[in-house]
Amino acid sequence: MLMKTANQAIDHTFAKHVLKGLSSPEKFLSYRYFYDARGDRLFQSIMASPEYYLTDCELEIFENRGDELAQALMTEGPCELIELGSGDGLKTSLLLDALHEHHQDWVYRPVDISDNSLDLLQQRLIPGRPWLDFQAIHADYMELLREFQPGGIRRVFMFLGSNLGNFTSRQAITFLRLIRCAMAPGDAFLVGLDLKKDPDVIRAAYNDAAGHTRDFNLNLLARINRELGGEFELELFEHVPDYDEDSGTARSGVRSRVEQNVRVAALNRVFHFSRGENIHMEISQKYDEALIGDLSSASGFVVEKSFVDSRNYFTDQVWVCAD
Ligand code: AVI
Repeated sequence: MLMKTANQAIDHTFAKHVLKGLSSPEKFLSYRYFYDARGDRLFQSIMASPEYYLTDCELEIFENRGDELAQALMTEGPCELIELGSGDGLKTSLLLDALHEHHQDWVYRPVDISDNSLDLLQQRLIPGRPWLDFQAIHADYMELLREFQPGGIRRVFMFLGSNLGNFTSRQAITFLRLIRCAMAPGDAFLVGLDLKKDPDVIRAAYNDAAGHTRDFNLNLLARINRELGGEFELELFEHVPDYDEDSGTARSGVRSRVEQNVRVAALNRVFHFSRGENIHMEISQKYDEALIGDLSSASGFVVEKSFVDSRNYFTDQVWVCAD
Protein backbone atom coordinates (compact mmCIF):
# COMPACT_ATOMS: atom_id res chain seq x y z
CA MET A 1 0.00 0.00 0.00
CA LEU A 2 1.26 3.51 -0.84
CA MET A 3 1.52 5.92 2.12
CA LYS A 4 1.11 9.68 1.73
CA THR A 5 4.21 11.81 2.25
CA ALA A 6 3.92 15.23 3.84
CA ASN A 7 4.81 17.30 0.82
CA GLN A 8 2.89 16.23 -2.25
CA ALA A 9 0.66 13.98 -4.26
CA ILE A 10 2.41 10.78 -5.25
CA ASP A 11 3.15 9.75 -8.82
CA HIS A 12 1.86 6.19 -8.54
CA THR A 13 3.61 4.95 -11.66
CA PHE A 14 6.94 6.13 -10.27
CA ALA A 15 6.15 4.68 -6.82
CA LYS A 16 5.25 1.26 -8.27
CA HIS A 17 8.37 1.26 -10.39
CA VAL A 18 10.60 2.07 -7.40
CA LEU A 19 8.94 -0.67 -5.35
CA LYS A 20 9.49 -3.21 -8.11
CA GLY A 21 13.04 -2.11 -8.91
CA LEU A 22 14.33 -1.97 -5.36
CA SER A 23 12.63 -5.25 -4.36
CA SER A 24 14.19 -7.15 -7.24
CA PRO A 25 17.15 -9.49 -6.45
CA GLU A 26 19.16 -7.41 -8.96
CA LYS A 27 18.05 -3.90 -8.12
CA PHE A 28 17.19 -1.51 -10.95
CA LEU A 29 15.57 1.87 -11.59
CA SER A 30 14.67 3.02 -15.08
CA TYR A 31 16.52 5.83 -16.85
CA ARG A 32 13.06 7.16 -17.81
CA TYR A 33 12.82 8.67 -14.33
CA PHE A 34 16.08 10.63 -14.67
CA TYR A 35 14.26 13.47 -16.33
CA ASP A 36 12.59 15.59 -13.66
CA ALA A 37 13.34 19.35 -13.69
CA ARG A 38 16.76 18.84 -12.05
CA GLY A 39 17.50 15.82 -14.25
CA ASP A 40 16.72 17.89 -17.36
CA ARG A 41 19.21 20.53 -16.23
CA LEU A 42 21.85 17.91 -15.45
CA PHE A 43 21.35 16.33 -18.87
CA GLN A 44 21.94 19.77 -20.45
CA SER A 45 25.22 19.96 -18.48
CA ILE A 46 26.20 16.47 -19.66
CA MET A 47 25.56 17.47 -23.26
CA ALA A 48 27.69 20.58 -22.81
CA SER A 49 30.57 18.67 -21.21
CA PRO A 50 33.74 18.21 -23.28
CA GLU A 51 33.62 14.41 -22.90
CA TYR A 52 30.06 13.93 -24.17
CA TYR A 53 30.70 13.91 -27.91
CA LEU A 54 27.30 12.56 -29.10
CA THR A 55 25.45 15.88 -29.36
CA ASP A 56 28.27 17.70 -31.20
CA CYS A 57 28.80 14.83 -33.63
CA GLU A 58 25.16 14.65 -34.59
CA LEU A 59 24.96 18.43 -34.88
CA GLU A 60 28.01 18.34 -37.17
CA ILE A 61 26.18 15.89 -39.46
CA PHE A 62 23.13 18.15 -39.63
CA GLU A 63 25.30 21.24 -40.18
CA ASN A 64 27.58 19.77 -42.85
CA ARG A 65 25.34 17.22 -44.52
CA GLY A 66 21.93 18.82 -43.89
CA ASP A 67 21.38 19.43 -47.55
CA GLU A 68 22.12 15.82 -48.54
CA LEU A 69 19.98 14.63 -45.65
CA ALA A 70 17.12 16.79 -46.90
CA GLN A 71 17.60 15.49 -50.45
CA ALA A 72 17.50 11.90 -49.18
CA LEU A 73 14.11 12.60 -47.59
CA MET A 74 12.56 14.82 -50.26
CA THR A 75 9.52 13.80 -52.23
CA GLU A 76 6.76 15.17 -54.39
CA GLY A 77 3.66 16.24 -52.55
CA PRO A 78 2.81 16.93 -48.92
CA CYS A 79 4.72 15.25 -46.14
CA GLU A 80 4.86 15.29 -42.38
CA LEU A 81 8.00 15.06 -40.28
CA ILE A 82 7.16 13.35 -37.00
CA GLU A 83 9.87 13.74 -34.37
CA LEU A 84 9.58 11.22 -31.54
CA GLY A 85 10.72 13.13 -28.44
CA SER A 86 11.06 16.83 -29.09
CA GLY A 87 14.77 17.60 -28.51
CA ASP A 88 16.03 21.18 -28.40
CA GLY A 89 15.11 21.91 -32.02
CA LEU A 90 18.59 22.85 -33.22
CA LYS A 91 19.19 19.85 -35.47
CA THR A 92 15.59 19.76 -36.61
CA SER A 93 15.70 23.46 -37.53
CA LEU A 94 18.69 22.78 -39.81
CA LEU A 95 16.77 20.01 -41.56
CA LEU A 96 13.58 22.06 -41.88
CA ASP A 97 15.58 25.01 -43.27
CA ALA A 98 17.32 22.74 -45.79
CA LEU A 99 13.95 21.34 -46.91
CA HIS A 100 12.53 24.86 -47.18
CA GLU A 101 15.42 25.90 -49.43
CA HIS A 102 14.35 23.13 -51.79
CA HIS A 103 10.79 24.53 -51.70
CA GLN A 104 9.58 21.67 -49.58
CA ASP A 105 7.54 22.89 -46.62
CA TRP A 106 6.54 19.99 -44.49
CA VAL A 107 4.22 19.77 -41.54
CA TYR A 108 6.48 19.38 -38.52
CA ARG A 109 4.95 17.31 -35.72
CA PRO A 110 7.09 16.93 -32.60
CA VAL A 111 5.70 14.35 -30.17
CA ASP A 112 6.44 14.74 -26.49
CA ILE A 113 4.87 13.90 -23.15
CA SER A 114 6.05 17.24 -21.77
CA ASP A 115 3.94 20.29 -22.65
CA ASN A 116 6.74 22.46 -21.41
CA SER A 117 9.29 20.97 -23.86
CA LEU A 118 6.85 21.40 -26.75
CA ASP A 119 6.21 25.06 -25.80
CA LEU A 120 9.95 25.77 -25.59
CA LEU A 121 10.49 24.09 -28.94
CA GLN A 122 7.76 26.17 -30.53
CA GLN A 123 9.27 29.38 -29.13
CA ARG A 124 12.63 28.42 -30.64
CA LEU A 125 11.43 27.28 -34.05
CA ILE A 126 8.64 29.65 -35.06
CA PRO A 127 10.44 33.05 -35.00
CA GLY A 128 11.92 33.74 -38.44
CA ARG A 129 10.09 30.80 -40.04
CA PRO A 130 6.66 32.11 -41.05
CA TRP A 131 6.39 29.20 -43.51
CA LEU A 132 6.68 26.55 -40.78
CA ASP A 133 3.56 24.47 -40.14
CA PHE A 134 4.20 23.45 -36.52
CA GLN A 135 1.69 20.96 -35.12
CA ALA A 136 2.83 19.61 -31.76
CA ILE A 137 1.41 16.35 -30.45
CA HIS A 138 1.25 16.09 -26.68
CA ALA A 139 1.47 12.33 -26.12
CA ASP A 140 3.56 9.37 -25.10
CA TYR A 141 5.13 8.39 -28.42
CA MET A 142 4.90 4.65 -27.74
CA GLU A 143 1.14 4.97 -27.24
CA LEU A 144 0.79 7.26 -30.23
CA LEU A 145 2.66 4.85 -32.50
CA ARG A 146 0.23 2.07 -31.61
CA GLU A 147 -2.62 4.26 -32.89
CA PHE A 148 -1.07 5.32 -36.20
CA GLN A 149 -2.50 3.75 -39.36
CA PRO A 150 -0.18 3.66 -42.36
CA GLY A 151 -1.18 5.51 -45.51
CA GLY A 152 -2.56 8.96 -46.28
CA ILE A 153 0.01 11.76 -46.15
CA ARG A 154 3.64 10.67 -46.60
CA ARG A 155 5.45 10.43 -43.28
CA VAL A 156 9.04 10.65 -42.14
CA PHE A 157 9.59 9.54 -38.55
CA MET A 158 12.65 10.86 -36.77
CA PHE A 159 14.36 9.56 -33.61
CA LEU A 160 17.66 11.32 -32.96
CA GLY A 161 20.39 11.52 -30.34
CA SER A 162 20.99 7.76 -30.06
CA ASN A 163 17.93 7.59 -27.85
CA LEU A 164 17.40 4.12 -29.32
CA GLY A 165 20.54 3.07 -27.44
CA ASN A 166 18.74 3.45 -24.12
CA PHE A 167 16.47 0.54 -25.04
CA THR A 168 17.45 -3.09 -24.57
CA SER A 169 17.66 -4.86 -27.93
CA ARG A 170 14.21 -6.40 -27.34
CA GLN A 171 12.68 -3.03 -26.51
CA ALA A 172 14.43 -1.51 -29.53
CA ILE A 173 12.94 -4.11 -31.87
CA THR A 174 9.46 -3.67 -30.38
CA PHE A 175 9.75 0.10 -30.82
CA LEU A 176 11.12 -0.15 -34.37
CA ARG A 177 8.35 -2.57 -35.36
CA LEU A 178 5.78 -0.09 -34.10
CA ILE A 179 7.31 2.56 -36.35
CA ARG A 180 7.47 0.11 -39.25
CA CYS A 181 3.76 -0.74 -38.79
CA ALA A 182 2.90 2.97 -38.91
CA MET A 183 4.73 3.36 -42.24
CA ALA A 184 3.53 2.88 -45.80
CA PRO A 185 5.86 2.22 -48.76
CA GLY A 186 7.61 5.52 -49.56
CA ASP A 187 7.67 6.66 -45.92
CA ALA A 188 11.03 6.87 -44.17
CA PHE A 189 12.63 6.70 -40.74
CA LEU A 190 15.56 8.94 -39.83
CA VAL A 191 17.50 7.59 -36.87
CA GLY A 192 20.63 8.81 -35.04
CA LEU A 193 22.91 6.12 -33.60
CA ASP A 194 26.14 6.31 -31.64
CA LEU A 195 28.89 4.11 -33.11
CA LYS A 196 31.44 1.82 -31.43
CA LYS A 197 34.79 3.55 -31.12
CA ASP A 198 37.85 3.79 -28.86
CA PRO A 199 36.44 2.47 -25.55
CA ASP A 200 38.21 5.19 -23.59
CA VAL A 201 36.29 7.86 -25.48
CA ILE A 202 33.03 6.14 -24.56
CA ARG A 203 34.03 5.55 -20.94
CA ALA A 204 34.89 9.24 -20.53
CA ALA A 205 31.56 10.31 -22.05
CA TYR A 206 29.73 8.45 -19.27
CA ASN A 207 32.12 9.48 -16.51
CA ASP A 208 32.81 13.18 -17.13
CA ALA A 209 35.41 14.87 -14.96
CA ALA A 210 32.99 17.52 -13.68
CA GLY A 211 30.73 14.77 -12.30
CA HIS A 212 27.53 15.70 -14.18
CA THR A 213 26.82 12.06 -15.09
CA ARG A 214 27.39 11.01 -11.48
CA ASP A 215 24.96 13.69 -10.29
CA PHE A 216 22.49 12.67 -13.00
CA ASN A 217 22.38 9.11 -11.65
CA LEU A 218 22.36 10.13 -7.99
CA ASN A 219 19.52 12.53 -8.75
CA LEU A 220 17.27 9.52 -9.22
CA LEU A 221 17.84 8.61 -5.56
CA ALA A 222 17.31 12.28 -4.64
CA ARG A 223 14.06 12.17 -6.60
CA ILE A 224 12.90 9.21 -4.51
CA ASN A 225 13.75 11.27 -1.42
CA ARG A 226 11.83 14.29 -2.72
CA GLU A 227 8.78 12.58 -4.12
CA LEU A 228 8.42 9.41 -2.08
CA GLY A 229 9.88 10.37 1.28
CA GLY A 230 13.01 8.29 0.71
CA GLU A 231 15.93 8.50 3.11
CA PHE A 232 18.82 7.87 0.73
CA GLU A 233 22.08 9.43 1.91
CA LEU A 234 23.60 10.24 -1.44
CA GLU A 235 27.19 10.21 -0.20
CA LEU A 236 26.75 6.54 0.69
CA PHE A 237 26.30 5.70 -3.00
CA GLU A 238 28.73 6.04 -5.89
CA HIS A 239 28.29 6.26 -9.64
CA VAL A 240 29.32 3.10 -11.54
CA PRO A 241 29.95 3.53 -15.23
CA ASP A 242 30.92 0.47 -17.24
CA TYR A 243 31.53 -0.18 -20.93
CA ASP A 244 31.79 -3.59 -22.55
CA GLU A 245 33.77 -3.26 -25.75
CA ASP A 246 32.59 -6.52 -27.32
CA SER A 247 28.87 -5.97 -26.96
CA GLY A 248 29.13 -2.17 -27.32
CA THR A 249 26.97 -1.71 -24.24
CA ALA A 250 27.63 1.09 -21.76
CA ARG A 251 25.83 0.47 -18.47
CA SER A 252 25.47 2.85 -15.61
CA GLY A 253 23.92 3.06 -12.21
CA VAL A 254 24.98 3.48 -8.60
CA ARG A 255 26.59 1.23 -5.99
CA SER A 256 26.15 1.21 -2.24
CA ARG A 257 29.45 2.06 -0.52
CA VAL A 258 28.35 0.36 2.72
CA GLU A 259 25.85 -2.18 4.03
CA GLN A 260 22.75 -0.14 4.85
CA ASN A 261 18.97 0.00 5.10
CA VAL A 262 17.04 2.78 3.38
CA ARG A 263 13.46 3.61 4.25
CA VAL A 264 11.04 4.97 1.64
CA ALA A 265 8.08 6.38 3.54
CA ALA A 266 5.54 6.46 0.70
CA LEU A 267 6.14 2.77 0.03
CA ASN A 268 6.14 1.93 3.73
CA ARG A 269 9.23 -0.17 3.06
CA VAL A 270 12.84 -0.47 4.11
CA PHE A 271 15.27 -1.67 1.44
CA HIS A 272 18.46 -3.49 2.36
CA PHE A 273 21.70 -2.85 0.50
CA SER A 274 24.81 -4.93 0.97
CA ARG A 275 28.18 -3.26 0.60
CA GLY A 276 29.02 -2.96 -3.11
CA GLU A 277 25.45 -3.75 -4.24
CA ASN A 278 24.41 -2.08 -7.51
CA ILE A 279 21.26 -0.38 -8.68
CA HIS A 280 21.28 -0.64 -12.47
CA MET A 281 19.81 2.42 -14.20
CA GLU A 282 20.67 2.80 -17.85
CA ILE A 283 22.21 1.20 -20.89
CA SER A 284 23.56 3.23 -23.80
CA GLN A 285 24.15 0.91 -26.72
CA LYS A 286 26.91 1.65 -29.24
CA TYR A 287 26.44 0.25 -32.74
CA ASP A 288 28.43 -1.13 -35.64
CA GLU A 289 27.34 -2.14 -39.12
CA ALA A 290 26.51 -5.71 -38.09
CA LEU A 291 24.37 -4.62 -35.13
CA ILE A 292 22.56 -2.03 -37.24
CA GLY A 293 21.96 -4.65 -39.95
CA ASP A 294 20.51 -7.10 -37.41
CA LEU A 295 18.30 -4.47 -35.82
CA SER A 296 16.97 -3.03 -39.07
CA SER A 297 16.26 -6.40 -40.67
CA ALA A 298 14.65 -7.78 -37.49
CA SER A 299 12.22 -4.88 -37.58
CA GLY A 300 11.41 -4.84 -41.30
CA PHE A 301 13.69 -2.05 -42.51
CA VAL A 302 16.60 -1.60 -44.89
CA VAL A 303 19.21 1.10 -44.47
CA GLU A 304 18.90 3.37 -47.49
CA LYS A 305 21.46 6.08 -46.71
CA SER A 306 23.88 6.79 -43.92
CA PHE A 307 25.82 9.86 -42.91
CA VAL A 308 28.69 10.00 -40.42
CA ASP A 309 30.55 12.84 -38.74
CA SER A 310 34.22 13.60 -39.51
CA ARG A 311 35.49 11.37 -36.67
CA ASN A 312 33.24 8.44 -37.56
CA TYR A 313 31.73 8.56 -34.07
CA PHE A 314 28.04 8.91 -34.89
CA THR A 315 25.67 8.09 -37.72
CA ASP A 316 22.32 9.45 -38.93
CA GLN A 317 20.59 7.02 -41.25
CA VAL A 318 17.56 6.93 -43.47
CA TRP A 319 15.73 3.60 -43.14
CA VAL A 320 12.91 2.51 -45.44
CA CYS A 321 10.46 -0.41 -45.43
CA ALA A 322 12.12 -3.67 -46.47
CA ASP A 323 9.14 -4.74 -48.60
C1 AVI B 1 19.52 10.38 -23.92
N1 AVI B 1 20.57 9.36 -24.10
C2 AVI B 1 20.81 9.09 -25.51
C3 AVI B 1 21.79 9.64 -23.33
C4 AVI B 1 22.86 8.55 -23.60
O1 AVI B 1 23.94 8.90 -24.03
O2 AVI B 1 22.55 7.38 -23.42
C5 AVI B 1 21.52 9.72 -21.85
C6 AVI B 1 22.75 9.86 -21.01
N2 AVI B 1 23.03 9.18 -19.95
C7 AVI B 1 24.17 9.54 -19.43
N3 AVI B 1 24.70 10.45 -20.22
C8 AVI B 1 23.81 10.69 -21.20
